[in-house]
This record gives sequence, structure tokens and C-alpha cells, in this order.
Amino acid sequence: MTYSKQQLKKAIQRKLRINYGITEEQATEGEIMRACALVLRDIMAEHGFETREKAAREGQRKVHYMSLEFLMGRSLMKNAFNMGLLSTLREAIDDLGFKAADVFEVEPDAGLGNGGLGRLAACYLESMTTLEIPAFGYSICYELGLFKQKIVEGQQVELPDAWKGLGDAWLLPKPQEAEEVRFGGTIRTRWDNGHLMVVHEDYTRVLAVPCDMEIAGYKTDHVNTLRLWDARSPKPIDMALFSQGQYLRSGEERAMADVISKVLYPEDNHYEGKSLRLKQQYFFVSATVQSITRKHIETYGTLKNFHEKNVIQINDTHPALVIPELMRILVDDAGLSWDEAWHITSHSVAYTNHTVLAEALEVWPQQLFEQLLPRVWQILTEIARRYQEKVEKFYDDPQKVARMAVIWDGAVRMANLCIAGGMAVNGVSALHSGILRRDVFRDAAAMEPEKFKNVTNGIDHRRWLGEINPGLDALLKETVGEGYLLHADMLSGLEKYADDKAVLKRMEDIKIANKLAFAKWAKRQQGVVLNTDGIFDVQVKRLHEYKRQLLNVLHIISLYQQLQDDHDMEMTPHTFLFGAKAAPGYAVAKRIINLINDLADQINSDPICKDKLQVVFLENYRVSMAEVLMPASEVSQQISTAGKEASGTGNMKFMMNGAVTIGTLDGANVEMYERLGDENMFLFGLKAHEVEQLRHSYDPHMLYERDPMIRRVVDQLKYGFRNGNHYEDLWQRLLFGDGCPADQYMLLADLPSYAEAEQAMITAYGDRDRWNRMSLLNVARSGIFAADRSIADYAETIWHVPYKK
Ligand code: 26W
Repeated sequence: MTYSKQQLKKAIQRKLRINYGITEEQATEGEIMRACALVLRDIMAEHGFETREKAAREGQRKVHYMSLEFLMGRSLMKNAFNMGLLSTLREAIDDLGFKAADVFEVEPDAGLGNGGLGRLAACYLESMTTLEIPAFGYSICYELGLFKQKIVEGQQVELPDAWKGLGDAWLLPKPQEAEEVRFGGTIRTRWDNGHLMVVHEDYTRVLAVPCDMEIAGYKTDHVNTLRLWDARSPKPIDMALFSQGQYLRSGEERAMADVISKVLYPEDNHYEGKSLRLKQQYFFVSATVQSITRKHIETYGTLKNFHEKNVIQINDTHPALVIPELMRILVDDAGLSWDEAWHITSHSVAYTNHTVLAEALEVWPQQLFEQLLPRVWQILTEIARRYQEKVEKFYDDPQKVARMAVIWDGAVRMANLCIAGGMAVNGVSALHSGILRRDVFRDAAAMEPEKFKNVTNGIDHRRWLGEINPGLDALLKETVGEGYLLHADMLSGLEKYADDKAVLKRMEDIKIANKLAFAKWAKRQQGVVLNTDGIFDVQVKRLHEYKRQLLNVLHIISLYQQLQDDHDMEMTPHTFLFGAKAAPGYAVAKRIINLINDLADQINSDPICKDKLQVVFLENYRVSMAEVLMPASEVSQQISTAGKEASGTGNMKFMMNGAVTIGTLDGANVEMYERLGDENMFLFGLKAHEVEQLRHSYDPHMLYERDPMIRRVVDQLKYGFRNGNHYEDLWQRLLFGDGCPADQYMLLADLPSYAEAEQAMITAYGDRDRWNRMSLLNVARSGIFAADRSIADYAETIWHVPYKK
């Protein structure tokens, strides 16, 4: 794809004329942004067409990645980067009288996800494209993405995220490929020519209209598609139904369509059995399975070889209904026998687990299924019955049979459904996959050990390093070569510069420039003035008790108390940055946000902290903020209770941008530590097995009684702040619990070793050569965390598809 500046400029001008009837002189930045998007979209759409034709012609096996979330962020700069058009596009925009950076900045984030799971899906789609795997992503075209966060008087306020105004420039609606999804009604069977026919009657219909987003790979013409389903009513007013006097149904269909694709559920790692959520899941699953099977029949004329030509990867259990829905289509619509259909289904679907938190496990009430999805319910009961038979043949143990059941005590257990119907089950880091095998899914893993695998997560290093950190990208191109963008293992070539003073100085200068750039950004966005002489010590991720933002807070309080004891205490300037959204219904998480803001207010206005301690809560953390923040970060906080964070992927983004990690041995931190060792990473805290052992006897109150440092820090919560706010509820929760075990995430157990690790980090920071070397080695050893490596693992161990090496 080579385009000159003139060609791009002409194409943009043309889009302005055709779409908005304006010239560049009359255009706003938003219109320029949309026009640029349309130009790139046209190029991609053409390549996308060729990619799909080729896959059909050559009978390639396709990967279908199903996820209720795709946290795409912005696309203009990313697509231009991948298409090799970024500098040409910049010049074309300049030529039109605009600043490219400002045009990129007006693009809204496509925030169709909560956190790690959704961003992972976005990184993987990019990587599958670059590796030239014929792949499709599927999700819902939410009208409102994850809420926008405002901080008002220290508290989180949620605002709707109507991203589509400017953001839908990338979406291509395909009404001719719409699918009909059916809810409710009744099921009747009748015999027809010796065949048992299933008749579904009196159902409510919702139309699923695809809105396709093309995804550009890096240095390839291969283009994949993200298909987002938009819910519409089948007809504005169904005259046929209306004239029969059934206008109520028609109204019902409109009401259902209006609400299904309206908004993304904002709970992350927390299950709530809301019927609208189940409707979203089935809507998205049914439309997707119908679409995949329809295209398969168009190409091959039969569904009997479906599993040979397709693999469906499901991102956590949220799309688990794909299993009964595929069975339904194979049995009811295609007329296959149950056994044939089961063979095909259980050789097509693979399941990735992303969490071991009990409160995140999806368990749907039977009644909801019976009412909402009567045919799927029938199929589910048959799947459950047969799986139970299989389990009983293997285990003569009623307790194990009960634990492994798909339907139990009036509830459908989605994880067990995925295990029963999937060809593979994988965790997302070595530690996490081990916990699945040995603990969470131990009975199933003992029965079918080959099914259980690990694929450690990875990130799109082209976005999270190449695109967003041009300074480091330039250094890498000079040292290890441009090839690192396709072959992330080449980053290891940086290692030989670990003692090269000039390169170390470059690393430092790049970091300083990025800190200044972030400070400027934060000033413009939020009006806050950051102390860029301070260590940028960063914790950004969803707010969750297990992620332990509160542990970070307790440590900051201890530093503050030391300063109160000795105003003249020597201290390396330290700027603590937090960014986190709390689920709107998660009261404790919201209290912690309030606490961080109160602490920040007090510290930042206290003269004894001047040029020493600063705490800032960054409002509305999102992909586009992470893109400015990661390159500027020096310390990465990855401090979850060991055994709780499945992998983490923010940890990888920090590492790749040269931040040094303070962390527990949790998730992918374990694999980072294997590569970095104690010299290049600051570990602390209980190990996963120690957490489990200690659980029975843990007594945080005793730690509070015995350790004056702990007591004084924790008591600060109770006594509160100068503004009059206090946090006795959090104090209580740590020491005595509140309908839950006291300090269930063991903050107090880990606080002393955490403070030591922070101290060791500060000492290392003081030795510039040592620190820059650590930073360099973090970058050099991060190649393993590229999504390309993860996708190669999936391709080899689960999907069995070829990919570009
Ligand atoms: C049903 C409610 C709900 C919603 C989202 C339950 C669970 C989820 C996700 C599975 C939570 C999630 O995002 N998990 C994160 O997945 C990342 C990608 O694998 C991991 O890196 C994180 O450790 C994990 O918390």
C-alpha cells in the first residue's frame, strides 16, 4: 500500500465534499478526523474483501473470537501506523491546515469494554491480522460504552459515553447480512416423514444488524473484521401482526430491540444475574452462530465439516451459549443427529478463563432460561444429562459429580458448560492455569488432562510501544532494528547495550521527555500540575479490593506520617499516580476512590510535602490515557493478593516501556520475575500457596496490635483528614470484616514487606546508572509478552491453524 501525500490529501478532500458538502476551510477537526477514517476504511474494506475471498478459495480454517467486550480505543493513528501511512497522513493533514496530533486527539475511544479482558480481545485481533490468520471478532455494538468518570468532591460520578457521534466513522453497517434472533415463546414437536421437527411459536424477534469494523495488520494486506451486532426491531411497525390485533407483540419487539444493544454492563469481575445481560449474551451468540454457519454453507454446502474449517474461541464464559446454540442449528435446522452435532460442536469451541474470583462465576437461574430461551434450555438439559453420565462413568463420587454438573440446584453453571462442550480450556498465565488445573477445575482436569492448557497473555507491542513511544521506538530501530515490530523477540538485542553509557543516557532522556509530555497532557485535561522531578509511580487498573489500591494508599500514609515526624526528612521526590474506575454498584471500591482523593488533597496542600510527596488521582482512566501514561511511567504497581490476578496485561505495557515493577508473585508477574530476577524487579509479599495456607488462621487485628507502624497507618483511616472525612468503614473492614472475613485480601500481612520493597526501589532509583540499566533490561526482556507470541501459542496448541512466522 503506497500512497503519496497528494493522493491522501485528495482523497480526504473528496470525503469532505461527498459526506459533509464542505471544503477543508469549513471543516472542524472532527470532520477531518472522520474524513481520514473514511479514506483508510475504504482501503481496508477492499483488502478485507480480498482476504475473505482468499480464505474461501483456499479453504482456510477461520478463527472466530467471541467476546462481550472489545476495548478498541482509538483507531486512526493505529491503522495509519499499521498501514505504513502514518507519516504521509500527518503531512497530508498538515497540508490541509490542521495539526495531525489535534486531529488524532478528537477521536473518541471506542470503550466497548471494562478492562483487561476487553483490551486483550483488541490486542489479539490486531495480532491475528498481522500474523495473517483469517479471523473475525464478534461483539455487541453498544450505543454507550463504559461510563465516563468524573470526580466531584472526591467522589466518582458516572456519565454516559455516547461514543458513536464521531467514533462510528469506522463502522460499516451491513443490513443485508442481518440475522433474526428469537426470544421466549413455546416449543412444540411434531413428526414429519420420520423426523422429529421442533416448532418454535409465539416468540419475540429482534433483528441483529452487523456493523463491521475493519482491522489493519502491520506490513500486510491481510485485513480482518470485527463484527459488532446492533439490535433493531424487525419492522418499525409490523403491519401483518398489527392487523391481526397483535400490536402488543410488535411493541414488545421494539422495546426489546431498543434496550439490548444500548449499554455495556460496567461490572468487571462481578456477576449479577440480570435478565437483560442474558438477553445480550444470547442475542450476540445467536446472531454470530447463524452468521458463521450461513457463510460456511455458502462456501461448503454442508455443516458436516464445520469443525474442520472453523474454531470459535470464547473470551470467558460470557459467550458460552454458543455451545447449545450451535447444537440447535446443527440438530434443528441442519437435521444432524445429536452425536454428529456434538462431535462438531465439541471440536469447534475453545474456552479461555480469565478469573478465579468466586463472585465472577456466571451461574444463571433455570427459570430465566426456561422463559427466555425455551429451546436452548431443552438442549442444555440434554447436554447436562449426557455430561453427568460421562462423569459418573469416570468418578464413583457423588460430591465430584455434583461439583462438575452443568445444571445443579436450579442453576446453569456456565464454566462447567464450557468445560463439557469445549475442546480446550486455557488460563492466561502459568500460575493461573496451574490454579485452574489443581484447584478450581481439578476434577475436570483429572478426567480430561489434555483439555487443560496455558496461554500466557500478551499485548499488541506495535501499539503499546512502537506507536505510542516514538522516542524509544527510534532507539530500538537504531539498536536492534526495525524488525522488532514484527519479531518482538528481537528486543533482546537491546541487552548488549546494558552497560553502554550513551544508550543508558538515551533511555533516561526518553523517559524524561515522556514525563514532561504526560505532565503537559494532564495539565490540559485535568488542570493538575505534576511534579516531573518526582518518581512517576503508577497504579492504573480497575478498582478492586483484590488489586489492593488500598495497600498502596496505606504505604503512602506511612510516608506522610514519617514526614510529619520529621519535616526535614530527606526524600527522593515521589509522585504517586492512580487511575481507576469503580463499578457503579461497588460501594467499597467507590469509598477507596474517595479516600485516594482526600489523601491527595491533604498531601498536596501540606507544605511539608512540597517537592517531596505528591498524590494524583487521574480522572477517567481509559485506553487513550494509558497511551500517554505508559511511556512516562517509572514504577509499575502490580500488587494484587497472590493467586487472585489471573494475568494482568498493564504490567506488560509498563515493562515494555521501561518502567520497573513492584509486585507480588501473581499472574504474569511470575513470568516477568523469571526473566528479570531480583536485580531488575522488586518483589514482596505472600506467595499464592502461602495466602491459601494462612487463610484459616489469618488475624489482621493481631498484626494491628503488635506492629505500631501498621496501627498508626490504619488508624489514620479512622481519624480521617483535615476536610473532616474519615473512613471508619474501611478501618472496620480491615480489622473485623463486614459480612466478609477481616482484611480478606491480606493487606496488613503484606504491608511491611511492601514498604521494604518501596524503600529498595527508591535506593535503586538514586543510582542513575543502575536504574537506567534496570529499565533497559525490562524492555529487552519483554518480547515474550507480545501478543504475537500468545497468538502463535493459540494457533499451535488450540486452533491448529497456520500463521505468518
Ligand atoms: C460477569 C461479570 C464479569 C465481567 C468481566 C466477570 C468477569 C469479567 C472478566 C473476566 C474480568 C477480567 O477482565 N479479567 C481479567 O482478564 C485479563 C485478561 O486475561 C487478565 O489479564 C486479568 O488478570 C483479569 O482480571
